[in-house]
Amino acid sequence: MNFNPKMLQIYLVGGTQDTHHDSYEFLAKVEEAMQAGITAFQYREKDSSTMTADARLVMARRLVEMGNRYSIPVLIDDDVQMALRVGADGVHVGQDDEKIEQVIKEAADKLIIGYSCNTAAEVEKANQLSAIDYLGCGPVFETTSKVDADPVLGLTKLKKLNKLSTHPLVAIGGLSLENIPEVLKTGVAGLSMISLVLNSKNITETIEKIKTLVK
Ligand code: 3NM
Repeated sequence: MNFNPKMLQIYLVGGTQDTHHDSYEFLAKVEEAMQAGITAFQYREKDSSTMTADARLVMARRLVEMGNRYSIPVLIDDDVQMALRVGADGVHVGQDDEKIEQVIKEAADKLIIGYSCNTAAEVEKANQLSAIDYLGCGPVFETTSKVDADPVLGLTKLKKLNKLSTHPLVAIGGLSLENIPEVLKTGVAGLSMISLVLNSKNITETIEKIKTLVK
């Protein structure tokens, strides 16, 4: 699937660590979210996960197959080789992950490339790299979903980074139904979240509410 900034509008991120290491619950929740209308999904299985490399590969294949059924792009966090192997639509890399130049070499023209940035210097560097499709910026607010999260950005810094960036930007970290309207006012292209959706008692209803805010 070719990149389109609209894909960033409701961008769900998650791995089995976000559903108490229960693979069935994880797949069921992602499927409900896809049915309800998320616009992209990123498979992010963290080191805290108990899954073997083979199990991650099987999970990634299932998610790509699910994404194909719902015509929703599936990206893989921090693993270009896995993304290429399972036929994913893209890869997302952080500042500490594989070096961005190396990722571009391996993935340009094959995968959508997302890159985490949370300082002006990082955004300026990303502006020089035209193979990057979008930037992920956060955490905008406090989050409990990422153990090694950078300091909280807040809305003022987010707005500045968005203005500075030549790439479309997706906001991540601590997003809630209450703060999404303020986040959208910064002009970002999209919203990315884990717990707002995966911890929701009613995923379909939550996504319906996000959709009305994004419109
Ligand atoms: N990346 P929640 S914050 C995966 O700042 C991730 O780059 C972040 O989870 C960053 O929506 C984060 O539950 C966790 O706050 C987002």
